[in-house]
Amino acid sequence: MHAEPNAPATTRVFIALAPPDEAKDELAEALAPAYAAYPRMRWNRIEDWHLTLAFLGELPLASVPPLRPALADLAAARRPLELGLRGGGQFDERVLWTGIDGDLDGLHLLSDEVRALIGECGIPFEGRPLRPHLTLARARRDDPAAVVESAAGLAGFTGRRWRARRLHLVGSNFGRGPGPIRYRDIDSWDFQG
Ligand code: 2AM
Repeated sequence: MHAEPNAPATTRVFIALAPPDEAKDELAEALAPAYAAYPRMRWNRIEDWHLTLAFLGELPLASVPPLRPALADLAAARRPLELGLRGGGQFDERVLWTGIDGDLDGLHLLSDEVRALIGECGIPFEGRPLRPHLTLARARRDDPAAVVESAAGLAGFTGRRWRARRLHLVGSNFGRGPGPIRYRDIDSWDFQG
């Protein structure tokens, strides 16, 4: 066996939860006016929607395998979290997101545990503090109103509660370059029960 000539020696990795389709469908419906009004925003693909617990950045490929049993054990020891999607907001007039509702204490605890485990696997981790959100789109620099108005349009949105049943280890160096960033599960594990 030999490596593919263009295979990257690093991969961009994060650990995340994902809402089920029913919760995503509701939010997509609430976003319909914004999709129609702001087609120039860079909208994330619905199948890529996720809630990041820890962003590890660009890692050597060899750093990934030790994470897998550690994350598997963590997922097996934790119960699914009950969460919801609610409202909208923006970072820096560029990033549009929907907020997270529900068991936020459990979410912070899970994120802390995931982050500790990354360190235990020997991966230096200097993440930003968790600000629970699910990113929906990025506005172009010349169009900050798009993100501010889209966020305002989500103010009254309260999605159903759902259970985050799986922990996902995601790679994101697919389709790098001018096109949209593509995410792909490297692996995922059911929480207990
Ligand atoms: P975002 O949802 O706020 O955009 C993949 O890029 C995931 O990792 C995204 O969910 C993104 O957060 C998060 N992410 C990207 N760059 C990051 C960084 N430098 N620090 C923390 N999280 C980051």
